Amino acid sequence: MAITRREAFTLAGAGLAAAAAGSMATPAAAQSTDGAMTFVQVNMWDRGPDVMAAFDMSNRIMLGTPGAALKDDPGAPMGFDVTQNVIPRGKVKFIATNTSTYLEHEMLVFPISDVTKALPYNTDTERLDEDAAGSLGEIAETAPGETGTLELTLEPGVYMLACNIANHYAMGMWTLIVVI
Ligand SMILES: [Cu+2]
Repeated sequence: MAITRREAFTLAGAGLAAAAAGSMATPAAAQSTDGAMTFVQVNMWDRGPDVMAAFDMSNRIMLGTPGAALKDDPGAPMGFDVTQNVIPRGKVKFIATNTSTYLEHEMLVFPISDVTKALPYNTDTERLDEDAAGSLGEIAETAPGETGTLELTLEPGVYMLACNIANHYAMGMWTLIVVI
């Protein structure tokens, strides 16, 4: 079930706090058995050209911008829904489907050390600096209706899924996941 951006922030904050305290609890049900792969289904969605055109780019919905956690998905022109925002450490396969009918989307994965801090961002190109932000991998531009996959091995921590096509990140096309 998809969670809201506010819920994702709460989860991520709790995950980072637990990691910092060295008290990260791993529910038995979430523990990865040897070599097991966790599958995360991702929907890359948008609300169509009218909502995108109406978006105020001076109110970018980015990590670290004031109120970003409160700008929940109903107010965003586009975003990610994932089947689970908390996953066990180890191998994970993201299966991302572009449910848009008119736009390409993509999915990058970034490590997040502080959910209150902005990632390196270029306001001229309206894109994240993927190298400076430490991209771990991506599902490149995916046409409407198409699906791409990405396999990573993730350590406990907080990660962001983000679309880095110009303007998309600023329009709220990202979510946080916690690896425990
Ligand atoms: Cu996008």
